[in-house]
Amino acid sequence: MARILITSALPYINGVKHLGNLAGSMLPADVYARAMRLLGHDVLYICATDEHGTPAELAAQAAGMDVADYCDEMHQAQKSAGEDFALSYDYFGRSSARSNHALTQDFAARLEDAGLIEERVSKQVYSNADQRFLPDRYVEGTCPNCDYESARGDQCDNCGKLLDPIDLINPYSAVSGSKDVEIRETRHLFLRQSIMADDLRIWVNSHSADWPPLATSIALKWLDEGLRDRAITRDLKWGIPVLRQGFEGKVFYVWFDAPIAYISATQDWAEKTGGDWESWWRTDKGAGEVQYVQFMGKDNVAFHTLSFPTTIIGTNNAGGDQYKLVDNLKAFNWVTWYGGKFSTSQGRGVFMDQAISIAPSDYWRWHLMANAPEGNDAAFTWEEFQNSVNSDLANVLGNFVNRITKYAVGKFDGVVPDGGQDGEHEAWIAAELSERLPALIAHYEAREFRKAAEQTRAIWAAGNEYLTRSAPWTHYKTDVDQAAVGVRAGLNLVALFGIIAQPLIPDAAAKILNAVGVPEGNRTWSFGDFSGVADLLDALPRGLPISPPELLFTKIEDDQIVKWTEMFGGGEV
Ligand code: B3M
Ligand code: ZN
Repeated sequence: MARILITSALPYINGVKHLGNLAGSMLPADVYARAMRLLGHDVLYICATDEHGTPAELAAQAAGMDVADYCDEMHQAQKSAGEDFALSYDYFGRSSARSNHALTQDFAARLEDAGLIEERVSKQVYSNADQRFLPDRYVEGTCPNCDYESARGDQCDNCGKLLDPIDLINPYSAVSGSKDVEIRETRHLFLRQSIMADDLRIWVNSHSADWPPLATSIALKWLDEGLRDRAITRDLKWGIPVLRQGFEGKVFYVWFDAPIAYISATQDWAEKTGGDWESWWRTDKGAGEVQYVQFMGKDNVAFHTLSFPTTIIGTNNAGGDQYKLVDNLKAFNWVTWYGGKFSTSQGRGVFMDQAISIAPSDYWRWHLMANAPEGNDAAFTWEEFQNSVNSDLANVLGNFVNRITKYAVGKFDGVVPDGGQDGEHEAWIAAELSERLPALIAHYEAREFRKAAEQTRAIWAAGNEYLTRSAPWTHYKTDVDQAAVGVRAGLNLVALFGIIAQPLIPDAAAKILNAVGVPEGNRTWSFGDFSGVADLLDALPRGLPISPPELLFTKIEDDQIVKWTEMFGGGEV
């Protein structure tokens, strides 16, 4: 039994997330957590809302709310969206929690002790109308390179050049539109990542075999371009105060405190449950043996492979409490909307709260993981969603379960039948399972979600093939015992299919397992060494009452697709 710590990138507070966010971090982390629990590992899955920074302030302002109240409300909204999707967090915390204030301030102090913090004066755009310094992307103006008139301060969308906002011609505030802006000097703390570059490169290279190439390539690209020091403070009100003379009114940069919230949220979990957070995070307190796995979209990789590790290694270098670095990092490409971007403003794409109002969570979970954006970006289309639900869930799994349970009720008094001897068809399916089950587990252990879904489906499909071969309905009239063998094996396959379905479609899996009377405690993946796979065909007690499950899956009709396309957009993009 291993101890596995899992975190998924913290969803930003400014709104319920869309399906792309879900598919690239929270959902695969949940599926992995569920699979590892079923294998008997000790799993801790932590997530939280990421609540600081300018976008949070501006979203609150737009909603006419105090930012703390806004974050309270949005935290609840995201928490319940997660529950609706059956995300099995052990704890869903908040980066704004007191614990994160204390820990972030402690990390900053220790980074300073380790010589990794430097105070520097820089020039920044200040808006008199907004009475605030403007973060780079909230200054707009004319591009000095191509004369495009609404270039953003960090980058020109027209010519693509990376910009410094103080170089914009005719700058204005993107917050208020005011042209009453000026360049002011301001003081900030910088994290000296540059001096850690060699250590980081060695560490990243040491993971080239076990991280997806996407993750290592992003990290190495940044290192090859020359890692730059990063300002970790901001002139903002909302955030974690910087405890330092001359830094009154400044807070830490959101990307500095957000990953530290992985740890502080674990502290909050411990506080609430009586758990021992140190045994998960402190390598000097037993966390050395923990396997720490992070899940994230590709835009978050640089922060998790360079900045946060600098924070951890630097803090550890100061001596005292020693914290854990990530072991396995799973990075995803994008889920696109018909090949384009999800867009809130243009009403393109589906957000978690909308998704759950039109279809059950299992449907989304299955489709998004069967098409996980692992090797490449993956386009969401309504047609493929329909196809996943109708052909994989309804036809392959749903039909199998309904057919055999109804037949058992109709012809065998609704119990697992006795009688007969296993023969060639049972040997065939047992052989299939003894190949496929270990393969399925290996895919989960390797965090290959497309392959895990594909193998799950292949096992369900083998069940249908088995029923075609053993054909109990044909034998029933001439040889009831022969039919009993097929029904018994079929019902045991129903149980097995429910058991392996749990990580991906937990709600349907529970209905299936309830239907064939598998007790809660017997739903784990204790398949032993697979040599006894044939026993799986006779695991349910003979005579056990079973019943057809409540409705498992409803097929999605074409006119539904038309309606959803009208509501959410679709192929016209
Ligand atoms: N909140 C993801 C984003 O907003 C960011 C992840 C933080 S993980 C520590 O893009
Ligand atoms: Zn330009």
